[in-house]
Amino acid sequence: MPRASAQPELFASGPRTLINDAEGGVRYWPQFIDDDLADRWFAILRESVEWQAQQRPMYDRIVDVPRLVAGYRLDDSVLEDSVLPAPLAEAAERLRAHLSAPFNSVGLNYYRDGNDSVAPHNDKLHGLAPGEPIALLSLGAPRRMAIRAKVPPARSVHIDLEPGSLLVMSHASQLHYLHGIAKTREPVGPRISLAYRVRPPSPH
Ligand SMILES: O=C(O)CCC(=O)C(=O)O
Repeated sequence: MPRASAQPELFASGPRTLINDAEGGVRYWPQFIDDDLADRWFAILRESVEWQAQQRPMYDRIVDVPRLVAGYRLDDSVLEDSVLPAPLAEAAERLRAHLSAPFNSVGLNYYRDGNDSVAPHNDKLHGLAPGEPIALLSLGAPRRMAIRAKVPPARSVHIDLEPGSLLVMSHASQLHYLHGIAKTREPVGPRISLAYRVRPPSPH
């Protein structure tokens, strides 16, 4: 099973490797895009995306998803319709080049303040093309992500996701680790994350 590094490695210009595995593990680039561009993309997306408040069943109740969400396919028909906000297309191009992965979907999360969160989870493997990574680009205020091994001793790694940073998680890491962002009482500003994925071809 992949191992969480007790002391993440630091490279001058490369990523910090938080977790190792045969598919690249979990890696963090603090300044994938610069601050000005991160600010610009944040402002555009906050205004132009149709953010949705969702609900989901939890045990015997229906609960609010504690953040706003949106999602886009990145296939050619969507690009031709130009319904895709420009920052999402530009980020997709940069990420495809950087990671050599054919990203074809992006999910967006909007954390309005410290009450918004995402519970520890792994991405559903049936919704991911085998072997392809998940790329999380952060805009807006930093939030802390916890990545925890599923089996005892359930070691965890914490990473502050800075604006402009990129966190890349391997497909394999979703088998062995959970990731989440807890609510916080600290005064934090709004944050948007862009989660790029490679979805398998649909059966139709
Ligand atoms: O906001 C983030 O960086 C994490 C989002 C996430 O875990 C997800 O979209 O599944």
